[in-house]
Amino acid sequence: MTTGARFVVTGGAGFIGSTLVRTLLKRGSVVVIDNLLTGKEANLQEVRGQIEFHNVDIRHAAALEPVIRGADTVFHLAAIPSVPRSIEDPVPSHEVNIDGTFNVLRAAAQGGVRRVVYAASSSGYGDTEVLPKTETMAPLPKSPYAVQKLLGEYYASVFHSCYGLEAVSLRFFNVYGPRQDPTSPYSGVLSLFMKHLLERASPTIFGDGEQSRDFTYVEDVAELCWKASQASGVAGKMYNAGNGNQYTLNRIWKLLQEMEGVDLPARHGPVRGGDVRHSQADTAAAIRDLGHSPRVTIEEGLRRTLEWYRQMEKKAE
Ligand code: UD2
Repeated sequence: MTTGARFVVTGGAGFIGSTLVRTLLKRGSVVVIDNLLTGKEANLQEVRGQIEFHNVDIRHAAALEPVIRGADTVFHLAAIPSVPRSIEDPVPSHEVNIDGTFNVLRAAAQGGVRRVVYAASSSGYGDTEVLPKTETMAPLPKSPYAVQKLLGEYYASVFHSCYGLEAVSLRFFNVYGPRQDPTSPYSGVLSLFMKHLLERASPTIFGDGEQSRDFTYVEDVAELCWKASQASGVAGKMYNAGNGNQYTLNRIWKLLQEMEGVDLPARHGPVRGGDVRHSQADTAAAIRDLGHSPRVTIEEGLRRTLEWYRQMEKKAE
């Protein structure tokens, strides 16, 4: 990396993006692109004076190009996330996640950007017979969101082979941590669990709760994004960005209740459409090629995250 490098983070006001912004500020100057649809300026509060912020929608190619031109690395995290949201309202997620990703890659290729790190999704694997899930497995997307994120990977790889853009994809596995928004019906399950726990309310678990996820702490993911921007020999490739663990929802909810010393049995609802049953990353390739080293255990991550939500509640009082 050259000193004074310029990094662009699309979706930089979002939950993961705003954590990445803080990681990057130690290493160069940071430009954020976000249309504040799901991102929030509050996520960037204490670093707002250190960054350049552009309220731009990635569907708007002409507005993207001048911001992206000449950047060292573009971290492309802007997306409309959520499996159920992509089923219930597929047009915006299709346009942002596919057309928007194309626009970002094209602007990067044309604008002389050295590398793009693309936030792909573990949903691309779908239900595999074998766990953990390795990068060589055939994708089996079960939802529009999974298809959209997969297509972004294919585009990233093709932008490398056809236009020479150093694009690398990271399949994020259920990321959690501070600043994850718990207020939408499409919020990540752990943010909803935290909210319910602090309100002493029972959460709803869709299905029997024995589905499992590789919950990955947000700072570990941000660090891996950085490493992916620096590693050699990785252009055009895709890597798992997970912890390598597997926890059922029932187990996590039990852990959280124990941490707070409460007894709040979860309610159960029907299984969600497009839901993957089990998810766990094989981290070997990311460790070997990117130097991935996830540090935060689930107990530690839950503790830190819960503390953050508690502080937020206190501030709101
Ligand atoms: C998918 C991807 C994840 C990321 C994310 C972005 C998989 C395995 N993971 O996450 O990598 O791309 O999409 O949105 O595809 N649930 C409840 N109660 C609730 C909310 C959720 O039981 O109130 C369940 C839900 O049915 C699922 C699990 O919790 O089994 C996780 O759901 P989620 O929405 O947090 O994330 P998921 O797995 O769809």
